Amino acid sequence: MSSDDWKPTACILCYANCGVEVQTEGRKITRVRGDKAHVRSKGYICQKAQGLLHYAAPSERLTSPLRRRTDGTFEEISWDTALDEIAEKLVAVRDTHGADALGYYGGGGQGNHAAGGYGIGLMRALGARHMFSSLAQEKSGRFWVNGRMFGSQNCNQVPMVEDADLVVLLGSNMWEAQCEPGARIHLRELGKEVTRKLIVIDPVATKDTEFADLHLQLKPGTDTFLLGAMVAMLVEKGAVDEDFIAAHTHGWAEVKPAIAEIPIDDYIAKTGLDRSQVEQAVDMIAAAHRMALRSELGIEMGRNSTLNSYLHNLLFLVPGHFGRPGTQMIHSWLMPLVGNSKGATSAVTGMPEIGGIYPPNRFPAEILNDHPDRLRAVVIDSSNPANSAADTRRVEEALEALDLTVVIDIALTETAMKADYILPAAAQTEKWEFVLFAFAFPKNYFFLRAPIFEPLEGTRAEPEIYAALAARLGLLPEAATLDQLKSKAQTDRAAFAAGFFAMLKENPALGFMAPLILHQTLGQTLDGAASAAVLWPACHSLAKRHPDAVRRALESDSDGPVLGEALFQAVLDGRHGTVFTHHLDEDVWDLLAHRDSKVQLAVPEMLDWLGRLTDEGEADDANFPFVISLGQRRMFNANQIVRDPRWRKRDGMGGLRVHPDDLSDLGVGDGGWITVKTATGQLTARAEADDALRPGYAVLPHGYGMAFTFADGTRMHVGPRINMLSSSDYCDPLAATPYHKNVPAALERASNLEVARCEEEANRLDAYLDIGAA
Ligand SMILES: Nc1nc2c(c(=O)[nH]1)N[C@H]1C(S)=C(S)[C@@H](COP(=O)(O)OP(=O)(O)OC[C@H]3O[C@@H](n4cnc5c(=O)[nH]c(N)nc54)[C@H](O)[C@@H]3O)O[C@H]1N2
Ligand SMILES: Nc1nc2c(c(=O)[nH]1)N[C@H]1C(S)=C(S)[C@@H](COP(=O)(O)OP(=O)(O)OC[C@H]3O[C@@H](n4cnc5c(=O)[nH]c(N)nc54)[C@H](O)[C@@H]3O)O[C@H]1N2
Ligand code: SF4
Ligand SMILES: [Mo]
Repeated sequence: MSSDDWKPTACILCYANCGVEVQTEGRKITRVRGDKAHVRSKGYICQKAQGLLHYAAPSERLTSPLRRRTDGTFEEISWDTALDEIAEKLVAVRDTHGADALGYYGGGGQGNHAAGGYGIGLMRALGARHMFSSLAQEKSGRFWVNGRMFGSQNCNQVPMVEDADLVVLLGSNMWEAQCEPGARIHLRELGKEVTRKLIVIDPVATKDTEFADLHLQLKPGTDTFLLGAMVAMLVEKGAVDEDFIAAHTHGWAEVKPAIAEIPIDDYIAKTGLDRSQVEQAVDMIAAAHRMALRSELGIEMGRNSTLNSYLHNLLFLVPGHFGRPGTQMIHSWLMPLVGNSKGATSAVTGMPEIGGIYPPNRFPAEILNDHPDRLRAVVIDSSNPANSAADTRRVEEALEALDLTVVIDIALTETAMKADYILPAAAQTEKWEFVLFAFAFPKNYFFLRAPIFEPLEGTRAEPEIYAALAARLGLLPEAATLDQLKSKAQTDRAAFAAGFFAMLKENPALGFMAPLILHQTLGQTLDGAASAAVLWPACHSLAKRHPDAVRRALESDSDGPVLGEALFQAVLDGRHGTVFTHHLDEDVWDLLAHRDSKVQLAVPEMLDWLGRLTDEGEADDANFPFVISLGQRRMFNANQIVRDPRWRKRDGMGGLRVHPDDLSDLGVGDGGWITVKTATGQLTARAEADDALRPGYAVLPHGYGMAFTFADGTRMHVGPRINMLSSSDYCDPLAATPYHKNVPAALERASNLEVARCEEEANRLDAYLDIGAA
C-alpha cells in the first residue's frame, strides 16, 4: 500500500483529539500513525490511538432503528416508522405535560460534537430547557466560578505548560489522561530541564511524579484544605503580587481578611502532609516567574469541587500568574462548548443551570419524582449514562420510568437497553465531525474531519436524524423557502446571508432552528460536509469579535464578512486542522468577559463556604474505612467509546489497585478478588498491589463495565461497572458534580461464590482474547 493511502482523521479516545492518519481495508482501519501535518498535534499520539482499530467494531453496530416491545425485547422498524412515532410521542408528551417534560442528554463525546448544536436546537425549539451533559459531571463548578471571576461561564483557562518555569499538576493524571497533544513530551521536558520545575499534587504517585521536583501526596479529598493553606501561606510570606492585584482585579479587600482567617496548621493537618512540604511548594510558587496550573478531575470530582475551583483560581491569581505567556490565559472559541447561564433553574429539583447544562447527578431526581413538571421524555445522544452517571441502578430505574426514551448511538449500550427507541448513528469515521475542545493560546485550533468510510448501511449521521425529526414536527420552514435559500447559498453567499437573517428577523420563533435550517440549505452545498453548516455563523461572529486574531491566523488582510467567509472556507478546507485565531498576549484582557477587563476576586458564596469549612468533619464512618477513587484514567481505558475488549493489551478486567499493606491485611494476594462495598452498592474486582497509593486508598478504573456481545450472542459486562458504587447525592452542593474520587468504602475478600463467578468471567474473556489474537 502506498503512503498515498493514508487518510487524515482524529483520534477520538481522549479530548486531545490528536490528528492521525489511517490506512483502511474495506470498512476497517488497519494502521494508525500520528499526522505530522496536523496543525496542533504535529504527529504526536499515544498508545491508545491504536484503539481506533477496534472502535465501532462490526459485531457491536446497530444497523436498524429498534423499538421496544412490551416484553422488553426489541424489534427492527423502518426509519420512517421510528421517526414518525418519536415525533408524535414528543409532541404528545409536551402537549399533555408541558415543555419541561422534555429533555436532552449528551450531544457529543470525546470526538463528536457535530450533532450537539442541531440536537439541542431541535429540543429547544420544542420548548425543552433541560439539557444534560457529562461535562456537568466534572467542570460545572469550574464554569460557575469562572463566570463570577472572569464574567462568563465560558471564559475557560489555558495553563501554558510549555512556556512555564513552574508547572503545578493538581489532581491531573497527565501521562495517562493526556488532555492535550504532546502531554508526555511536555512532562519529559519538565523532568529534563533543570530551570523548569514540576509540582504534582495527587494522592497517587502517578507516572507524572517521576518527572516532578516535588510530590505532595495528600490524603484524598483534602485539596480544599491544602489549597486554602497554600493561598494563606502565600499571603503570609508576602508573595502577593500587589501590582497585578491593583491593576487587574477587584475585591482583594474582601478576600484578604477571609484568607487571613485560615488556620494554616489545622488545614495542613487534615491533608496528612508536613508543613515543610507545603512550605516548599509555596516557596516554589513564590519564586516562579511563570506558573501554569493544570487541574482536572482530582479536584473537580473531589470533595468541595466548586470551592476547589475557586481556591485553584486564587492560587494563581494572588501571586499574579495570569495574563502573561507561560501562566494562565483565557482562550477564544470558534464555537463555545458551553454557554453562560443566567439564573435558570429546574422547577423540579431547584438545580441551577450552569454553562447551559444540567448535571447527570440530578437526572434521576428530575424523573423519579411526582412533581407535575418532571422529565418524561428524553433524547440521549452519544452518551451512556447507564454506565457513566452516578448510581447505575437509579439511572436505569429513571430511564425505565420515562414515558419516552430515545437513544441515538452506534452500539447497543447499557443505556440503549433501557430505551423505547434506538436510532443507529453513523460512526465517527463515517461522517464529517469536529469537536469544540480547542483550548490553546496564543494560537487556537479547529479540526473539521472528513469521513474515511461511507456510513454503514442503515445508519445516519445525527444532524440528518434531527433534520428528519424537525420536518415531521413542522419546525422547519416550507420546502420552497429552503430551496430558495439553498440556491442562493450555491451561487452567492452574501445573498444567502441576507436572506437567512431576514427570515430569522421576520420569524424569531425560528431562532432555535437556525442550525438545522443552515444544515438543510447552506449545508447541502458543502460537498457532503452538511454538518459543518453550524460553523458558518460561528466563523462570522468570531471574525467580528476578534478580527485581528483571525487575520493573523489566516495571514489575511480582509475584513468584515469577507474575513468571516475566508475563515469558514479555511475550516472547510483544513484537512489537517486550521488555526482560527492567533492572539497577542494582551488580548487576554479582551477575552475576559467583565466589561472593565478585570478579574473579580471576591465571590461571596465561596468566601462564605470557606468560612464554614473548618467545621467540616472527616468522612470517618467505621463501616467504610477505605476511600476509593471511582474512575482512574489508565493505559487502556477511554470512557465508553471502544466496546470490543480486544483493544486492551493488558488490564482486561480493569484491576482494583490497592496498597500492598492493605492487601495483606485483607488476606488477599496480588491478583485475588476483592468485594468493594459502598453506601450505594457493591462489586467484585481483581486486586492489583500498587505501592503508588497511600495506604487506605484504593482505585478502580474508569471506562470499563460495557457489556460485550460474544459470537454466541451472550453478553457480559467486561470489568467493573464502577457507578454501581457511586451515589448521585454524594456531590457538590452548588454544581452537583460527583465526589467520585473520594468515596467511603469497605473492602473485603470476595466470597467463594463470587470468586467462582468472577473467575469464570475472566476465563471467558481470556478465551475470547485468544481467539481474537488468532
Ligand atoms: N487513558 C484515558 N485518558 C482519558 C480518558 C480515559 O477514559 N482514559 N478520559 C478523558 C476524560 S473524559 C477526562 S475528563 C480526562 C480526565 O483526566 P484526569 O482528571 O487527569 O484523570 P483521572 O485519572 O480521572 O484523575 C486525575 C488525577 O486525580 C488524582 N486524584 C484522585 N483523588 C484525588 C484527590 O483527592 N486530590 C487530588 N489532588 N488528586 C486526586 C488521581 O490519582 C489522578 O491522578 O481524561 C481524558 N483522557
Ligand atoms: N465513576 C465515574 N464516572 C464517570 C467518570 C469517572 O471518572 N468516574 N468520568 C466522567 C466523565 S469525565 C465523562 S466525560 C463521562 C463520559 O461518559 P459518557 O457521557 O457516557 O460519554 P462516553 O463514555 O464518551 O460515551 C460515548 C457514547 O457515545 C457512543 N458513540 C460513539 N461514537 C458515536 C457516534 O458517532 N454517534 C453517537 N450517537 N454515539 C456514538 C458510544 O457508543 C458511547 O455509548 O463519564 C463520566 N463518568
Ligand atoms: S493523546 Fe488522546 S487523542 Fe492523542 S492519541 Fe492519545 S488518546 Fe488519542
Ligand atoms: Mo470527561
